[in-house]
Amino acid sequence: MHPYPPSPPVAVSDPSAELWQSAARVLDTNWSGDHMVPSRRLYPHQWSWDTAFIAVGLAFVNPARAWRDLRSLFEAQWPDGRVPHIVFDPATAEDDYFPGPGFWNVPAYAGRRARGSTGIVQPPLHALAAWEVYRHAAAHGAGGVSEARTALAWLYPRLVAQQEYLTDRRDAGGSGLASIVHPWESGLDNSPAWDEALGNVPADLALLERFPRRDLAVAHAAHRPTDLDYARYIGLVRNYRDGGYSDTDLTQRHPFAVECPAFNSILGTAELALAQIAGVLGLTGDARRHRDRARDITAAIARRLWDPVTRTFRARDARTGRLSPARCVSGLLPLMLPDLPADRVTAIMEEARSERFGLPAPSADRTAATFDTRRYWRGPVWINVNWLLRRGMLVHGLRGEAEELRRAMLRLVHEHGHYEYFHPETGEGLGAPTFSWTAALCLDLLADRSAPAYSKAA
Ligand code: 2M8
Repeated sequence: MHPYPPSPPVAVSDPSAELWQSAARVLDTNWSGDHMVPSRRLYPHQWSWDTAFIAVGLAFVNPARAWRDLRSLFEAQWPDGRVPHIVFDPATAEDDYFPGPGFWNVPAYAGRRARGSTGIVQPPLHALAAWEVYRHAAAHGAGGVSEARTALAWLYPRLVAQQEYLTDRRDAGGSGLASIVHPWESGLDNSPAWDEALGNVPADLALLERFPRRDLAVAHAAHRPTDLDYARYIGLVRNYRDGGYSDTDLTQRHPFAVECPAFNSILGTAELALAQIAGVLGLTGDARRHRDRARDITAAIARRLWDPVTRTFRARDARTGRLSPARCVSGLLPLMLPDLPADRVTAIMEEARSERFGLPAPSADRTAATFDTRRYWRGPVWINVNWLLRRGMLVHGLRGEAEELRRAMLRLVHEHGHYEYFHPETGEGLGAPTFSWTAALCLDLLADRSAPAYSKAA
């Protein structure tokens, strides 16, 4: 018998039970044998940070799948430590997603076939996810604990290698922060945070004639990036690929290298989760080192990505040294870091509550000229970033605000469905309708575990 039957926790009311069951169904539908797809039509492969959010929810209904999904992703880890942003499913046709395996043309590595993944990364949320899945098993005390411990022991050195890749090879600005080499690496792909840096990337529209967009066949053009942005995305992939996916001299060889506050806050949070994992594995020296690294990353974020004039966190272009003029939800996520100075915590909460955002937070500033209620990452509300924001509130003891946000997120999904994202004014569901991370995080929000193990209070 399965140690954790897929049923809601006893305390939930009827509408919650309904939501619980529908979320569990989405995760069943999107399971592909050894990995989860974000959604069947739009995203038919395995995505990196999706896997982490999904594991957090699977912990409640099928922890064995949570571990299997994480394992499938890390089996595709490159020898240099990078964890690819997509692991391609060989059973899916090349034409079902663009850019597909042929375009990325990744060589064979470590016994894996060629063209098995992309060559870029996504935010390293997996240590946090692994820790959450383990924590859930440990709280249940059932037979799942020893499997969870074995899974943690397998993942730990791989998670460490992932961090080392990002902190060493990706420190393009020499600041102690990781740079992303493509907007897709942020996970907040089309965010206005990249507009200024992308302005320096050549846009060759002819590329789209040679390589037609697949996303427009399955999604509304008004919800997706423009052709101009897409041409830049494809050009960036080509440039990084043609340089052998090397990170040497990035700021000279590659037209896009940006330090994102959300990506780096997740990087810092991962060190804290690794400290917890190292503790369980009896590696006390390692645990101390991870905590030190988290503090260093927090200090670098506070130093490099803070704009003292507007009192907000912004993305910094590592090539030009300029802070992005756009205020985006990514600037709220340093709240996840427990060592963030108190005045920055206050400033983030003021920004989050202001007319520019409001909770649940839209992906970008409501008052900006670039704000777009439907175009993805340029306005709509996403459950995953709000879930991260809520963690930040809990880390800083803001329980009332966290509870309000939890309820608002659940209301949104209950009323509109497990959509990929939501209209920031009407709540209308947008993008893919049965989206894995929305469903998975709903399970976590319904179960309401409101105390991250490394909060200040712990
Ligand atoms: C979106 O990104 C992919 C490219 O990676 C796309 O637009 O085709 C983003 O929302 C990203 O954060 C997410 O991981 C991915 C799959 O859900 O979709």
